Amino acid sequence: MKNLDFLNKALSLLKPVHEEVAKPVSTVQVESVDEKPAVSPAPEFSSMELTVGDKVTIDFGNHFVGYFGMKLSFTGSHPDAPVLLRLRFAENATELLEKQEDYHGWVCSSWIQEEQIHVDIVPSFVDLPRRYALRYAEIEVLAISSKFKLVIEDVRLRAVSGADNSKLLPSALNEECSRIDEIAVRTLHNCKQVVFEDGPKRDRRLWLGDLRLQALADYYTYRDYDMVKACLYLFAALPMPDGRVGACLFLEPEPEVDDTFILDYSLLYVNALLDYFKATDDMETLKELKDTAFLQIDLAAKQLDKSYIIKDSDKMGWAFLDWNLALNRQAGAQGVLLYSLKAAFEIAVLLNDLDKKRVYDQLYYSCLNAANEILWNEKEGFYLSGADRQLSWASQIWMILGGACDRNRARDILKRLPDSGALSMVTPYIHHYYVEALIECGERSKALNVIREYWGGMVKMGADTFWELYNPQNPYESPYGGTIVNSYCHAWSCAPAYFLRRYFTP
Ligand code: RAM
Repeated sequence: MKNLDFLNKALSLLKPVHEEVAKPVSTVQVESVDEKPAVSPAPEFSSMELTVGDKVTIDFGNHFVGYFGMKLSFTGSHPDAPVLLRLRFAENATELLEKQEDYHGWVCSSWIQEEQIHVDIVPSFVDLPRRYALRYAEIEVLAISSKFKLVIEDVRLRAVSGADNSKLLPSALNEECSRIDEIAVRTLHNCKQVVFEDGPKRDRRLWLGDLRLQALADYYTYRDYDMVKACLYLFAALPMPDGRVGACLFLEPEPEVDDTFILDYSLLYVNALLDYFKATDDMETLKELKDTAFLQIDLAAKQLDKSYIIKDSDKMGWAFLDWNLALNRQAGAQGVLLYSLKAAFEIAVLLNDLDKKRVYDQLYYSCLNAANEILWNEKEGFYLSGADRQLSWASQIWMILGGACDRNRARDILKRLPDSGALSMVTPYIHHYYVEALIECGERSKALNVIREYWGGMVKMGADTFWELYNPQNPYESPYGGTIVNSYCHAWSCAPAYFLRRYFTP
């Protein structure tokens, strides 16, 4: 049932986005995925006279989110027919080398940022109504009368973001880390719109798992507590029919919960609420939203079997953890339950709720003992997941974060993991929790190395913002059946801004 008080509270906290005008810095030629786009030796676009088949790729010099507009004029006779243009917008130059027709994946191809438009009147100013996420814009003439040539006199982007640049806290990091931080902040900046979106290209929605990580980064950068608060109230205001918080929300045309449920995301609501309280001391919000948080634990507990292990499922997306499609999620989900139970216990302590304290304490130890009795494999020295006893990075990371083992065992597990043949991680999302696990068990310098190598790997590949997916072994991986729908500015990738500023500032 909708909670209208919560909904109104949330909506009253949301603010309009900030705008700035971005201008192109050059034209480029994109020829190969392995090379950076070459700055074109061609003349400035405003002096080009375009006819059928001509194409111009404009570079804005950085990643932006916004509304594209261009001023068109002509040379030759008065235009006697409309101009048909194809416009393509790309966050990453590789998107321009991929074709919409070649994509047959399971995520809708309508996310591909490509339009065909007729321009009936030239000269004119053409403003595209849709919002894009881009660094590059490609304009191609598909049809034009032979009596005139098209001139693109000017191009501009009305760039939007919910982040207030004047509020950004400075960082004091060395050069290498400061570059990684800058890109992470840009990622956060561009994913922040009216609410925290997962990615401004796709899905442009408020996802709970992404929100938690964005909020953490935001506490150390823009400190926009109202936006986090609004998002927490939105999830509480719009639960699924049984009280579970949905995995994501739509804002338009009216705020509404999606029909997707992800167990670990719902549990992370508890942690997101506790993080928010720790950042703000806002006791009123903690008190108002605690029931939503506690309910997520109580409902998840119903998914435990008799021995206190989360029941496995083969339904895709029942738990997320990472985008590795081969991942068995049982052990990881158990770890997330432990992790959120610790947070629920802390909330109960803060609120002096003795009943919840006792219940969650007991539940925590029952789940923890079960994990060590059933999922721990003494011979292998790892936690194994599912009927096939799968060994994965995600399972170890979440068990460690859930506190299933002591520091020494945790360190030992993390030390042996790289040579264990464990199923790998593919997203910055799970890498965030990997870094957190390393910090938890006192391995700070290893944590810093992960940031330098993993996020630094994207920097080396020319990232302006951090990506939804990055597997160094296979940089062009996609769980969607094609990289053209991958998002290259993705909320859950902004971790370095949080970790570097919180733990690694001298
Ligand atoms: C992807 C989204 C989002 C994530 C979900 C689980 O489709 O982009 O970031 O939270 O998956």
